[in-house]
Amino acid sequence: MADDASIRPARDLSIPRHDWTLEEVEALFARPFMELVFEAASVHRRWFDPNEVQKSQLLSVKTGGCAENCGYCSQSASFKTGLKAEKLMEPTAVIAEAMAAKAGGASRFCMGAAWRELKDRDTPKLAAMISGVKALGLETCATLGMLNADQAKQLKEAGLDYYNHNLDTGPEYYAEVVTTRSYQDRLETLQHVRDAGMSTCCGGIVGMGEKRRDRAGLLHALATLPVHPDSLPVNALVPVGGTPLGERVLKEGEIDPIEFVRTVAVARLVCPKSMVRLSAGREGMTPEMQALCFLAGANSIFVGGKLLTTPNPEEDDDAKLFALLDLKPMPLKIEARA
Ligand code: SAM
Ligand code: DTB
Ligand code: SF4
Repeated sequence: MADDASIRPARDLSIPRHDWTLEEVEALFARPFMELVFEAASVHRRWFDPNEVQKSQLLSVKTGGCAENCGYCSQSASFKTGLKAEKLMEPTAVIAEAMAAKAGGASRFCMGAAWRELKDRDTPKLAAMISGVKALGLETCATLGMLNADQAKQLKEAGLDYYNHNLDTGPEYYAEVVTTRSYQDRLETLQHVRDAGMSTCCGGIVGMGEKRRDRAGLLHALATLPVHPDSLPVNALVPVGGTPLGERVLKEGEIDPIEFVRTVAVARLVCPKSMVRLSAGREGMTPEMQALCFLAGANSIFVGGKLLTTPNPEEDDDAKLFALLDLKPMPLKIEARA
């Protein structure tokens, strides 16, 4: 006769949970690859149309000269990367770029600034950009470094839908990546963003020399947040010459593409209702690799020929990719939250 354990139905992986343990997340990474991708693809279908991919477009509205020392970043003033620092763009110029992004098929426009934290003197200009972009009928996103509670409220009032603030890696590897801020600093800004009623965009970077345990640590941190990120960007490190982590990867080689796909699949499993974004690094990925990522649950990308400071596939390349894989752009809707 069957004992209790064998008749108990297997846990439904598609229901969002916030009580993941690190060991459980590591166990997902260790699943046979075919099983892992199949399970992630099944969960993806439970919440989303697997043929739909959402498109966001980035613009660097304040480039370079950043006070943080993130070891991967072209924009940190701590490293000689050859990038020219620029001042904050004028709202009219930003709105013109957003119009072009909309014409190119983007449904969300993300404004990025190379700041450690937002300064109150810059908020009016940011608010003008945000409300102008919102008035075009685009979803708005910004990534401006740390925010306090008041600043988060002001950005929300200006019409900001999403705030991007990445945890980047697992807590144990964090100090190898950046020392000018802490994991706790990041978590506090995310709390202010949620308290202000904005949606969160929060993920990390894969391929910085971290171990699988650190990738599991990142996804564990995201899956145990009070609210799962609405968008979860999985970036592949774009190695930038002159940055410590970029130089290291240029010397030691990039992460195994299959391990990257595993990370996407585990992200889909631990945050089943999040939009998982195949983010930086697509420029170096074959169509086959991107297809595997979409199969494993990625359902969002950055479009347009440039990310913030580095190249991204051009509109024509992505049109070909979508045609090849029978993908269609996701219609505009505010995403479900876990
Ligand atoms: N300064 C703000 C911040 O760090 O939160 C916003 C801009 S920052 C460039 C946004 C995110 O881009 C970072 O958190 C990081 O995850 C990602 N990123 C930056 N440089 C990258 C690179 N070379 N490769 C992959 N992702 C990168
Ligand atoms: C995210 O996770 N990736 C985007 C966006 N959020 C802001 C940024 C990628 C930047 C890649 C390096 C660059 O272009 O400077
Ligand atoms: Fe500054 Fe953001 Fe780059 Fe870090 S990732 S150096 S905070 S721009």
